[in-house]
Amino acid sequence: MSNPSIDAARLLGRIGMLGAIGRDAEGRLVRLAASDAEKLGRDQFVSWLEDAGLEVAVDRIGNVFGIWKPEGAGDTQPLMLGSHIDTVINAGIYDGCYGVLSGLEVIETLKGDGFAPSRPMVVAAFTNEEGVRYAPDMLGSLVYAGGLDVDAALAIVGTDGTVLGDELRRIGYAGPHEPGFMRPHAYLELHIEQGPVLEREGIPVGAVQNLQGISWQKVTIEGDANHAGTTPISMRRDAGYAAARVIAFLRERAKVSNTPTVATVGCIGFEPNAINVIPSRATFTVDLRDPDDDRLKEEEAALTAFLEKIGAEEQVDVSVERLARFAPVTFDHRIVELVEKAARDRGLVCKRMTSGAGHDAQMLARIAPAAMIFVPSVGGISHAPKEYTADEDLVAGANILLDVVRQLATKDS
Ligand code: HGY
Ligand code: MN
Ligand code: MN
Repeated sequence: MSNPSIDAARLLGRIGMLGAIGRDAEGRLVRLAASDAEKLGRDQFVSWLEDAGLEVAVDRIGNVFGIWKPEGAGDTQPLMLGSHIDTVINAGIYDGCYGVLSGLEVIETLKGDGFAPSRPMVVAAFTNEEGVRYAPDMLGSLVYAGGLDVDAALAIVGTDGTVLGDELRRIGYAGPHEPGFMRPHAYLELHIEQGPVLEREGIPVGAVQNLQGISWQKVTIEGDANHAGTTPISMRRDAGYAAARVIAFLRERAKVSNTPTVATVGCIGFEPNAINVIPSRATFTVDLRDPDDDRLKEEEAALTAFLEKIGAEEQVDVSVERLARFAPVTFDHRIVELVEKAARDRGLVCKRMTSGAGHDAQMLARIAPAAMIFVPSVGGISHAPKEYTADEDLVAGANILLDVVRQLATKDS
């Protein structure tokens, strides 16, 4: 019998339904961690888990798990699938959700086919993967993997002044389980690539062998508010201009380096933020990434040195807060090979690749063999409403996940 396949209509239908949950007044998808909008998404996911006959568990950091413990599977370590359902602001519908819903789809397909796995199987939706409302990102999986104390995480204050623990309680997802209560036998995450590589090379499947390092910092520059019309340039302590020099420095440095280093200033704010007042304060974030940790450290050091230079030249005061730093991660080569074999067996070309984005898999890799499967992103676009992956690629990726799971859930694997 040829390998069974997933129920494509059920998966694609759910991706569309979840993608409609959490739209704001302008129709943008904004399902920030532990928000009312995300609660609606969580509730929908839990309802699908219950419909599938899975046991639902929530841990103290709000990670949601659907657990299938069939007869004979015993209490051994589970095979865990998952990703996240929180989004960025004005997001696409695939980032994270595709992996969570494909994990559920694979379990439902195997369950429906009477497959008898040698171990329990779990699908997880981890809290605050995006890190837009609470830093750092991949927070729920970081705590689950023991990388951050759960009480310290629950005390994190968001960009809106709320406290994560309060919000999880408010939306009813402050669960009883201690994070890490199920140590996975292995973890597998299916995700859209969110970059241009697979589409550009016309390849439908990526076997992700590593994931680049990430450094997040918040920079605050203090100058003097003054009159935009009367203050000579030579007398200005212009926090806005100093910030602009830093942003230009980061881009120029990344552009001329013949390395994969990337730098992004995604958030910026001026005070008092008035057209005719020289900014007294500029606050902005810096996101640096590189697959090589030594190079990432060099970029961080170069930024520190430039901030000192700017402080002296522009007579401003500069302070920096570290928001997150995660070293590059290498995934489990055995699982990567299973992904490649599964693609071959389905007649699909597969490319080994590095993940430019952060994912929950990089945290689960701290406590279990982990790997990822990518499918192409049209135009390489993600974290934007134009994010799109063709149905054919979505279904192919989920079938590869199914095949690898069958391998990993079969005795002695
Ligand atoms: O920032 C990231 O790479 C991920 O989307 N949280
Ligand atoms: Mn994601
Ligand atoms: Mn994302």
